[in-house]
Amino acid sequence: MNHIEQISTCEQELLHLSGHILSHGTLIVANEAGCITHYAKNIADFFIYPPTLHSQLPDELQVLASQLSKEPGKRLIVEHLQNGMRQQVDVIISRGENGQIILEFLSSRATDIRNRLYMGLPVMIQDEESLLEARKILVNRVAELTGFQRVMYYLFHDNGDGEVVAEARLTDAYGSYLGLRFPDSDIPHIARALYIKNPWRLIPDVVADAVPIVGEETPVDLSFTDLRSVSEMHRVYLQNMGVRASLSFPIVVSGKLFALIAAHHQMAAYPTVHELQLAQSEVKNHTLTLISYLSQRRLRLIDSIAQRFKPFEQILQRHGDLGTAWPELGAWLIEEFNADGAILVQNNLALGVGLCFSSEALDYLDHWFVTEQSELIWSSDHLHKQVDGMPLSEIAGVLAIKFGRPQGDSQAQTRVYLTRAEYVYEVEWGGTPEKPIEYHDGLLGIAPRRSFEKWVEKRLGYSRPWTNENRLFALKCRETLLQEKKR
Ligand code: BLA
Repeated sequence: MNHIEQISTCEQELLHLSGHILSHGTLIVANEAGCITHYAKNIADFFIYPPTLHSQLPDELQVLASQLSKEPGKRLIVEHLQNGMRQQVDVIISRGENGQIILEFLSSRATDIRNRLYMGLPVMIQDEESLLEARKILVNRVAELTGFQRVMYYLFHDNGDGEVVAEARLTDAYGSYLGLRFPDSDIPHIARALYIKNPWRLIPDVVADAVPIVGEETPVDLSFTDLRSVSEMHRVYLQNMGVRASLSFPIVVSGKLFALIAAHHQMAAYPTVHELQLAQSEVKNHTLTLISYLSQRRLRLIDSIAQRFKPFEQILQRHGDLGTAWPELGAWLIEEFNADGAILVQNNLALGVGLCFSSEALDYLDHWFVTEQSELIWSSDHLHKQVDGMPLSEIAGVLAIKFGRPQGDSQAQTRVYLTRAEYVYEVEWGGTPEKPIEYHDGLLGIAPRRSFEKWVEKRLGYSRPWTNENRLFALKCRETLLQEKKR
């Protein structure tokens, strides 16, 4: 088994079909007609007269379920239900993918966590400084509302790694993860997809045993449930981190998981649905303000690019054609992109300014970019790792633009390459990002790491990373040159 295959085993676990639930609640599943198809084995801990398989939902629950929308994933929350129950419960009723009615009963038991009704004013985000402030205020509010001891704003990078960009710690019980980075593989993509669909993920006690679901053969899809059991891998991960209870809220922007608010507690913790909703509404308010700030920021950026772009057209017009303009245009692009070199490939000829590849390396990269890379604008800050077989050179990063359609005559196409030399810098990780490979049940496999102590990586073979602004600027270059050609 190679390293990549081992990592992908984390990705293959079907978390939503675990067949088990967390033990702080119980679950009943009924079909659209209200006939019970499954329940969790601990049902008698919650119901005085537990419902049986293939019977109808009790009247009271049937009435509640009838108010549920038919759309999968829709949920309804009823607090403090007592009738027929051994203890007071909060009920979450959700619609499964195939019309199923899923009822979860969570004890509304008192906790050691302070129950403060606290609703902050929305925090405006106008610039990068207020964005930082808004993140800090958000993690502090979530800590206040849930009582969790360490609450982090875990921001995802484009490559799926994440970084703690704000942190609230109610006590000194935990050390700080502020500024530390964690690898993509710590949160499998199948789990990320579930976080996008749900308002929160609560694991109140990582050491508690899971409870099996019994009933009809078809497994219950637990995608939209609070009580979905936790993967063994993640239980070990959290315990290695010294975490007994964990709680996360997603920040979703344009359908993508942008960040997670991740909270840790050293004891088992059972926030009520009400507390979770309060904290979630803080996260939602922040998300709305964030989305509007991000779209304003993008508009401002596009505007400033349009302003800064004027010399490009002037240089091009002055020289008449791209080839003649290249010495001046290339130098100008190097400035604008904060690059070290600019290469134009046109009709099989290469013209370079500044830091350039050897002709062998350029041929290799150019052939790869035209034939193997479907993106029209592509960038890498770690060329030798990302382009297989790329000859070694002092260039570590490249931003590449192609102008023709991939299926067009490749020789006639124009390409532009901006280069960046190696730039050695340090990245601080929460433990070494390489996962240990261990034996478990006689099988060799990937395991969560044991230490999350700060681990400093000295990055060799990387350039300064290309920014979103660089990519937008490249897009503008591409559009302008295509229009020039049409004239
Ligand atoms: C889930 N991993 C998660 C979650 C987080 C992290 C936040 C979401 C669930 C939760 O809130 O507990 C990771 N937690 C972090 C990180 C920080 C943090 C990076 O606090 C940093 C501050 N994990 C591994 C390996 C595997 C793995 C090797 O290290 C896979 C084999 C799996 N992580 C894993 C799984 C889940 C997960 C399966 C889903 C848990 C679930 O929702 O059931």
